Amino acid sequence: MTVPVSDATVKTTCPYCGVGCGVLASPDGQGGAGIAGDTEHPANFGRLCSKGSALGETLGFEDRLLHPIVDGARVTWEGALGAVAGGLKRIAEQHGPDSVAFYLSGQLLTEDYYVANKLAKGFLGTPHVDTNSRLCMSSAVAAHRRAFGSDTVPGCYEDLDEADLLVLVGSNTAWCHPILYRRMADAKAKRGTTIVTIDPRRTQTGEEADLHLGLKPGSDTALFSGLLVHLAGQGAVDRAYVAEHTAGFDAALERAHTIAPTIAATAAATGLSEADIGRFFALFTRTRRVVTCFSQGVNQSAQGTDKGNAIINCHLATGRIGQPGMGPFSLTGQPNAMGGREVGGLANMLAAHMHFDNHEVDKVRRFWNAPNIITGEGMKAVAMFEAIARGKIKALWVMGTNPLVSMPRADAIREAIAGLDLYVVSEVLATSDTARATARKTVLLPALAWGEKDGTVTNSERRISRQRRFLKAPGEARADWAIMSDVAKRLGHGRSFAYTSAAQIFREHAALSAFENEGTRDFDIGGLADLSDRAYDAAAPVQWPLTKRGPDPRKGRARMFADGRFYTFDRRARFVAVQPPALARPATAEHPLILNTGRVRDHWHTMTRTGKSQRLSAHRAVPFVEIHPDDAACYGLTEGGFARVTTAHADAILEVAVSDGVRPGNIFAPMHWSDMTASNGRVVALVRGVPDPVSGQPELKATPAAVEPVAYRSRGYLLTRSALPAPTGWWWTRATVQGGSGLIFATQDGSREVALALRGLFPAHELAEYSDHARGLYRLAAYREGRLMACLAVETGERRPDWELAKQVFAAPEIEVADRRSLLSGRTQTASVGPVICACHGVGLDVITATIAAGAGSVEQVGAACKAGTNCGSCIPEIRKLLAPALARDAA
Ligand SMILES: Nc1nc2c(c(=O)[nH]1)N[C@H]1C(S)=C(S)[C@@H](COP(=O)(O)OP(=O)(O)OC[C@H]3O[C@@H](n4cnc5c(=O)[nH]c(N)nc54)[C@H](O)[C@@H]3O)O[C@H]1N2
Ligand SMILES: Nc1nc2c(c(=O)[nH]1)N[C@H]1C(S)=C(S)[C@@H](COP(=O)(O)OP(=O)(O)OC[C@H]3O[C@@H](n4cnc5c(=O)[nH]c(N)nc54)[C@H](O)[C@@H]3O)O[C@H]1N2
Ligand code: SF4
Ligand SMILES: [Mo]
Repeated sequence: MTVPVSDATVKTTCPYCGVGCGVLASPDGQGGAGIAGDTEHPANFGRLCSKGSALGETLGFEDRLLHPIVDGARVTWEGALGAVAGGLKRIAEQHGPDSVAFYLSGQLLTEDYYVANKLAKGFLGTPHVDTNSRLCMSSAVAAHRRAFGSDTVPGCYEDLDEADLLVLVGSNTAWCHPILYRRMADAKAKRGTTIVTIDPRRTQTGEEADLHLGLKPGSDTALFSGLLVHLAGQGAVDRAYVAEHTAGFDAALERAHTIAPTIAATAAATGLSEADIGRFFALFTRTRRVVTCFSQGVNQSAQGTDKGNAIINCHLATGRIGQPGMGPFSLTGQPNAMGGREVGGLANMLAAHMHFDNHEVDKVRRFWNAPNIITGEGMKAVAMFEAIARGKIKALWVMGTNPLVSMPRADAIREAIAGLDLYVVSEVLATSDTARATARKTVLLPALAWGEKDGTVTNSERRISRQRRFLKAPGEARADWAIMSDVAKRLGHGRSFAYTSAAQIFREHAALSAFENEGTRDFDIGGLADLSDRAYDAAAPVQWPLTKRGPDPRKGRARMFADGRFYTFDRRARFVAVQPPALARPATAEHPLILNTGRVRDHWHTMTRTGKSQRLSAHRAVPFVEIHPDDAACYGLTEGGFARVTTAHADAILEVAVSDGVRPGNIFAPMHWSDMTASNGRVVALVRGVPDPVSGQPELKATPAAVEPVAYRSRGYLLTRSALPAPTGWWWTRATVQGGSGLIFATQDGSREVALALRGLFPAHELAEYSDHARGLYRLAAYREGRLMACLAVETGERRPDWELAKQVFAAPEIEVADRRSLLSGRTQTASVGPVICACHGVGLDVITATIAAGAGSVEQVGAACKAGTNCGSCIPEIRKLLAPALARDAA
């Protein structure tokens, strides 16, 4: 699905994950664009995953917020900016500046983020600026700072190519960082790199690994403590490195001894077998080139910072850091998680990796010429929303994040927001759950989206890349930095916010990073402080630091700490004596299971963008919960049926997926569905979110929960050309399909009532119907001028009717006679493709299994026969899994 690259092709960066792939966008002149991977970008060398490849399908204007809105009524920009500035001023005067808070996002561009941080921390004078990165990376940041004295990612992507052992901790890399995963798979093919996964759930990444360690949730610190003890016992500690470049080794080792003194003790603490632990420890001990990648299974934990340090301890002990093919590697989630950290978007940072000692506060104050510089940390996300609920914070500005679908205990967040005096949301969508929440005064500000805005992002390997504009601004949408600068002007700070371009903001940000920085701060991009507008426009991706003092100020650095010097006062790294694992609270009779949450391959967070793509909506169309077969049997749940999942905070009704990939006693549900896309699928409302004591990052992977079966009388689907609401009281979820919108529903009504409720939706249509109400069956196809406008199928509650065939017929430009019949009979004339596996080419499960049955014996042969897996490759792990039984049969 490579798209021809036109003259007007623009080089930009993917707006999804922290891999930060280069994208070539070729606008079609009608608001759309062809998308291809940028072969020159060092993150992806031309590859894109399923989400990146489908970016062209997400550019439409449906549901876009196109005009400012105050309390539900459209207003001019003048009116909206006046409402924001007036409200902020009044509230700050009455209740003090710290009654104002900002909640930002790792998806903002660095320039937007810089302006928000400067406005709040320097001019409004409120420290309460936090970001969704608190839910994402803050434990990694805290672990880095404890170990290195700075928030520095030591390595680079080449280390993944050059490692002999890759340890993936709490990371479903194959689905969440697919292009890095492909680099890892290449390394395995090329140099035989061994891959070990550590995750209570056997994910697609675990399926592919050489060794999968399905440990007890939360027990990572025990595993890595056991490893540290083992390394010491085997004489594998690099004593010279430890003596020369580190401090705190003895205390950390002593603590590790109390947590996991032996392999047997490690096995008891983690629930793993001694044999598996032995294999992992032996691999780590004898392999010098080890990269340990970690993401949310580590960070989103009540003990996330200690988990990070337990990992880093093992790398410091072996001196495996800052050298090719080795190091701890925090995989960042959002496209600009790193940029946010650079500008100081977190409540416990100031700006440019500076903190709250008097000296640094004064530096920032002088550089900004700031009248109201803050002097201490603000509240972190969870505490900030609690302060809103208590009425301590009275004004909140949310930008680029959807907390009603991503904060733990999200129902309480909605209630808290309702009590605000001023609630400002800068958004791209008018219909996001967060944009639809209301307070005493609610202001919606239309922001530019990807493709319309201009600026920079920093990926997981410290590489700064440009996001470039290739589309016109729709409606009255404006850049976030421009909106904030206008508010600043109305508050009397015009001189300090007289920005006219993203380039100008970037130069200021670069200059601040170098300001009175004599090599004491890692983040220094002073070499870019004098970029001309033209050079900024043309800037190629580059890794920081880029100091003015270096031999070539425009040349970045791939690896940090190669010289063994860190950013602590004595330039030594620190070992951290970690706490014993704080396992998820023991199961109670009321909530006997542990709910884990995370992601699926083709959706991005709250689906405000991937939900627009029919390709990306096909892989997983329904909110679901994964449960082990033993637990399913115990609680009376069946594959494809429904479960009510209940926690102390909320409940949800999800489709059941029985899988031995989850541990007994654990369940897993993806975070993506919202009130916009499902009736009862907002999983975040269930999550408890206990914060890590060091970083404040909430636990999102372990909430005590209960399940019970839910039965419906009827289940069905409705395909329509535009989205229609479901009748109240029904269970429903919505997915974009080719040519329209799909509603999947379940109800206590019988097929007769469903028919009555829905056939009236198609008044001026020619209706073809089939009904057998005695058996609970009903089908309808609605035509207008020969075109299929809707199709509906209802069956009894045991199972969801398969909609793959109907989707194929609905997508076709013309309808065949045989298809008309099959829509009503539900029987297949044309072969159904089955549930989609390959999103790029729309190849379904049935086609792939048929291809394998016909003799295709490798991923390549499957691709040659049916194209599956030949574009982005995100589905290759799934194809390999389908091949495994056939290959095993052949081998036997
Ligand atoms: N397709 C897709 N890709 C994405 C995103 C997306 O929404 N969709 N979002 C991006 C963002 S912002 C982020 S932060 C990343 C997240 O990327 P990942 O961290 O890879 O994704 P998650 O699914 O949140 O969690 C990873 C794994 O942690 C495991 N886990 C749970 N508890 C524990 C534990 O106690 N120990 C260990 N070792 N593991 C545990 C879970 O079972 C899960 O498989 O993905 C990025 N990429
Ligand atoms: N239970 C559970 N909860 C989780 C997680 C989990 O694993 N489990 N993961 C957590 C993690 S790691 C993350 S990163 C968060 C993500 O959670 P969110 O940040 O809430 O998710 P998004 O859907 O990415 O929200 C981005 C919002 O910004 C809007 N937007 C897009 N572009 C722009 C722009 O240019 N300007 C502005 N102003 N708005 C824009 C989008 O329409 C969308 O509403 O979720 C967290 N919550
Ligand atoms: S791996 Fe996929 S989602 Fe991540 S940046 Fe690359 S193309 Fe985008
Ligand atoms: Mo994230």
